[in-house]
Amino acid sequence: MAYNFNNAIIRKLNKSIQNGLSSKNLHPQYKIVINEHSNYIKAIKEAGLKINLLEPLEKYPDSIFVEDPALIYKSNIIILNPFDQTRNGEKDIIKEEIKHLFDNILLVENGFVEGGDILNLNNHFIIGLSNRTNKEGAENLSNILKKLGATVDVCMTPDNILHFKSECSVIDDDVILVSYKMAKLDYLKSNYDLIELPIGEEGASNSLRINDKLLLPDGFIRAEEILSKKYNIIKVKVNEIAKVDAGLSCMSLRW
Ligand code: CIR
Repeated sequence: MAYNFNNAIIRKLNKSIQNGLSSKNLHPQYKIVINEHSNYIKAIKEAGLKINLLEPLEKYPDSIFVEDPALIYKSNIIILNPFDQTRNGEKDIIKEEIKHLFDNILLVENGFVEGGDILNLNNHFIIGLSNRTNKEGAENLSNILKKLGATVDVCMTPDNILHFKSECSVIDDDVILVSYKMAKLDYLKSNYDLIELPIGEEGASNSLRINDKLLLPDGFIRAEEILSKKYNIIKVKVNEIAKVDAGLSCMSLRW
């Protein structure tokens, strides 16, 4: 299943996170982020995962977002190609750090693609084209995934959304939690059951289903009401770290 995991990779927090890329031009306070990040780690442990902790990278302000430079599929690690020049070098470092955990390393060599734009449902992947992922990168990654036995569709990310997954997440088999903007995508509407969150609760749409738990960003009352009927929720506060456009999925790689 798309949410059954045993292991996670998380990078320790760097002070330079204060200078991470921010679509809102905000700077999170390091001291507050320390708490949020450590609570995130606790929540991942509570969901039952064994954590592989990577060392912090001060040179790369956004390097705790380990989901963006790498993708795990079966026992393969695929090293992606982050678009932003301040992040691109993360891929070479993470490759060396985690290659021993997987049987095979593959590389996206042409175009740009970031993990935040890749939604995985079992053996199917949706790659969202965005300001960070272009056609060439999506095509290169599709070819790699197809050779490994997956199916792939490429879809547009709506305007003003950083990554495809910034506003959606897989929460059950063929069930995707979506913001109102993502709910308008014909591709998603015609292929999946969508749970649509109301305007103002976009931040909750990047939730993280892990085994029998659903990690939900704290502070979204409607989302909690809707989802707590069916899911075993762990609330995780990410208000400060959200200033650099973080969601829950981006701070770990899971397999
Ligand atoms: C960035 O702009 O790259 C970071 N500040 C946030 C990355 C979030 N990544 C993700 O949602 N997969």
